[in-house]
Amino acid sequence: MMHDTSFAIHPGTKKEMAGTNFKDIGNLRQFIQNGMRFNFQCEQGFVSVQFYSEEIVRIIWKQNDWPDFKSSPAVIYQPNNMQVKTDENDDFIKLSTSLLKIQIQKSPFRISVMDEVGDILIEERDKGLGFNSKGELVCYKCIHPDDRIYGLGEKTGFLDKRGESYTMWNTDVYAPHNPETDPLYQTIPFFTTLRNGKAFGVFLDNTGKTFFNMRDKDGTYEIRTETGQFDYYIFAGPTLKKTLTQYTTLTGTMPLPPKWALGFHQSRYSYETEEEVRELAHKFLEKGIPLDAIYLDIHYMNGYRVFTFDEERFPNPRKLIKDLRQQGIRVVPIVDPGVKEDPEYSVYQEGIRGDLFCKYLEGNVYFGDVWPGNSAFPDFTDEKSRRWWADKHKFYSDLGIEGIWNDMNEPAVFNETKTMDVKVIHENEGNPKTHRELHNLYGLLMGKATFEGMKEQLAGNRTFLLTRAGYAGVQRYASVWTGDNRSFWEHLQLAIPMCMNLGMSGVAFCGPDVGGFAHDTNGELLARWTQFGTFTPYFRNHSAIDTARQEPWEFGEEIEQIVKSYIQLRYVWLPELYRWFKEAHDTGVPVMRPLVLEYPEDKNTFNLSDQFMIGENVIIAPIMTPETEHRVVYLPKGQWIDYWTEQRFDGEKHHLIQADLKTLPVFVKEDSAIAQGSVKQSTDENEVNYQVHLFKGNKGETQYTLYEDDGKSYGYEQDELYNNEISFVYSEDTLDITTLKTGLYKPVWDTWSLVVHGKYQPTRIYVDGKDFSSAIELRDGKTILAIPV
Ligand code: MIG
Repeated sequence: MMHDTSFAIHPGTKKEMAGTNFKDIGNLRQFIQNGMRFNFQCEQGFVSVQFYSEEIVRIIWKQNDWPDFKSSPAVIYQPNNMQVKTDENDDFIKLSTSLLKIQIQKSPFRISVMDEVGDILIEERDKGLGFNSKGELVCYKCIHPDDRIYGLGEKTGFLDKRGESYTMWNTDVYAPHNPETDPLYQTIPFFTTLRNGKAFGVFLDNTGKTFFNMRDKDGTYEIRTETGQFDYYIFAGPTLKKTLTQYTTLTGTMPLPPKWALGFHQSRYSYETEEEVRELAHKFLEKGIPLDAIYLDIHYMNGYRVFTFDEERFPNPRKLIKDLRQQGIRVVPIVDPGVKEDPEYSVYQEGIRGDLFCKYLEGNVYFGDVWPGNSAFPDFTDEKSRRWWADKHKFYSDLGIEGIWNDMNEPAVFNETKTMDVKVIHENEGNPKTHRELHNLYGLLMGKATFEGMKEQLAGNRTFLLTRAGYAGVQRYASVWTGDNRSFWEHLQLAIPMCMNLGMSGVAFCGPDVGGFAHDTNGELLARWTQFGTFTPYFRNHSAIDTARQEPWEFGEEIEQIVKSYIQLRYVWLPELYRWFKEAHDTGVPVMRPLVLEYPEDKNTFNLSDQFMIGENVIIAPIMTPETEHRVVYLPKGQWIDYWTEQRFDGEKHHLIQADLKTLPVFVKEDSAIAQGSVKQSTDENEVNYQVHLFKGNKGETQYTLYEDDGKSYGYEQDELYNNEISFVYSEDTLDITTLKTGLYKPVWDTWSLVVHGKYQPTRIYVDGKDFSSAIELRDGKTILAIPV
């Protein structure tokens, strides 16, 4: 009622202050060690501690009973057996592994956590664990004056999440996203603190509504849970990268996507007919604009019934998919969770007969209004429903479809609360809980069912899943796009820190709708946004019904050429991006990185929200305001080379960089190397010119890891990969290259080309001791050499 007017701030509507009526957990009464579990009974509740590894510890606090050690499906890692040293005196109990020390103060009960050298990571002073009059579990921890906070999933605002408060509750927000729009579609209750160059992480595994108030209040921040126990993990760090590796050890890393998922994707709500889709594909081919996938939004279905095609609009989907496939283009259909209530629709019948939908305690099925009208929702918390949903995807895979797009899986429902009735019961593998307790799991588990089903059906070929909603661990199944943004310059700006923090939350494969979803885009915005999209891990142009069309050619010749050249550039950079995808798969460290990840000692990077890195040595600084042909770029320690002009810049300085509409500022660090490929119509085309560009500086040496695999199977898990640790050592006129190759895969190319930059023209080049000097070529003043794989 009248929330959009000043009435919203009527003096009579003042809310109760959060955190009032706080009751402390009190003093320790009893300490009981039970194998690897350390249990503490306090005056007002129970706490258990268990080490998962030398560098990961789990702490659970529950008010009325001993904690339950069953984890949410986010966690896939089992505790190791290890030596935990215990020490007790009158005031303290100490538990320690080689890398973490927990110190429990008995009266009142307070927990401190220290790293291997005794530096304090987590500290509770005046207040620690407790609860409030709403029955929420509350936890206060000290925040230091220069602590920086990264992660927390998909949030608006700047890179450093300190100083704001956040709610975790997956929500479909169509209203324009702004700095106080919270929550959005994803819940990832994990953050890393950076303190004096050292980092550590905290993950709160709670699938209900939780609150992170990262404002400094009397030297503390506050976390609250509405339901369930207060179950959290601490990761020892001590670097940002190690913290990410520890977090993704617990929750998993991204499998390598099929290469086609890294190409350019075109979408629209909606391409409504087979004809329209064919014309679209034709136009991309005719214009020579690369394309790997076209998306089918909700209009492809018969009355929005999932697992159907509308026979009038799409009379022959099998042929359409096959024909497009021959042109190197995949079709990705949208799949929403709502199943239309229709007694003549087999999917609905199966769901009812098989007892697969979410129900109330009383036994009646929950119905909500979504696109198909009144709909039932599969209970993805139950293995039986997931199995069914997974198998249903044969409908798509049999038609030749290899990728799926999950939307509305918060779940979104068209009602006041925007979601399912929180009283609905989820089966939860025999441990029934309400939707209120499990809400944030819905998208993750829909993703799990979809990914695992498709993976099985594609028999060894990699599948691709795009999801809007998710929870911690979502990276194991899906790529994440950031939902319904708008064609605003501000939303281009907002996407950078949002995607960087998704990366800092374990989600390496993410990106926004390029061009903006709602609102009308314009040519200039599309050009600038496409430049940015070229370097986001996920790259899709998508827009809403009734908005200006935004396919690459919609804004005249000049814009088309710019957009085309950047989509082409994506394919040139694909080998380099792919190498960092592999790294993200191995370590959890994201592809798209905030500069602070590489330069955690440099305060200029701590909240740098308008530029980012690809891997370790490349900086991208998009232009994000209209009619702007310059911007300030911060270059950290080292010497930097303009990718386009090869002009050199000093690090640890801000530079004013010129960038006309055709130019996206890109910088490569001296003494590093990057891989480049050739322009292709789609990733279906084999690489014909795999290059490694060496940017020589004064260091005298460079290391580069060249990574390649077949891009489509899971063979890389069985060492079917090509990994080449290349080292370049250069002196005045001699370049010495040594390679260290591992893996069983042989790339489709027999040689890769070394391209030497930096006005360096060695006369002798040795590869693993063999003299290649006679094969050196000079092109445009650059030394080029073909080197066998
Ligand atoms: O609220 O399927 O975020 O990408 O095009 C509309 C139609 C539902 C929301 C998604 C958007 C998609 C749209 N969907």
